Amino acid sequence: MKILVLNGPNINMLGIREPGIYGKRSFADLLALLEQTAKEEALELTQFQSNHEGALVDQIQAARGVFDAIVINPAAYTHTSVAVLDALKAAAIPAVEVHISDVDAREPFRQISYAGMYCEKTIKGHGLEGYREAVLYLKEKYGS
Ligand code: CA2
Repeated sequence: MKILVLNGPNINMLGIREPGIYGKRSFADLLALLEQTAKEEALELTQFQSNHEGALVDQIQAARGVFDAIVINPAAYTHTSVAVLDALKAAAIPAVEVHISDVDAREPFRQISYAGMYCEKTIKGHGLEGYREAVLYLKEKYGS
């Protein structure tokens, strides 16, 4: 099973600031967690992070026919990007949305998710472990 893990703007800054909200673990820790999950679960996980909306849209479009599922944390684009939502709809691949923080307990503007209107599940507030949970959910549901 091939899963694409997409991360939006500033996720590469994890661990550098705002540990009270996002925890102390770094982006490198997230990559290591994904690598370990891929090994343990015998899955092919490809990670892509970008600070650019169009680059994320390009990756989602290119995933069609290549990946079996998508795990996406669109970061700030969660709350603004109809383009990411439309790309997910166009690619039509099963997708789970992940948020490191509990967006529902934060500012009202973080409680709107465009990507979430496509994703079949949202995991929020579980820190980096949320990514593993998303991968395991997709494996259980769509893995052979
Ligand atoms: O909780 C999440 O995973 C978010 O998607 C993270 C985004 C935020 O805009 C969303 O509302 C919720 C932010 C990504 C990381 O931003 C940082 C900001 C300062 C220092 C380190 C990372």
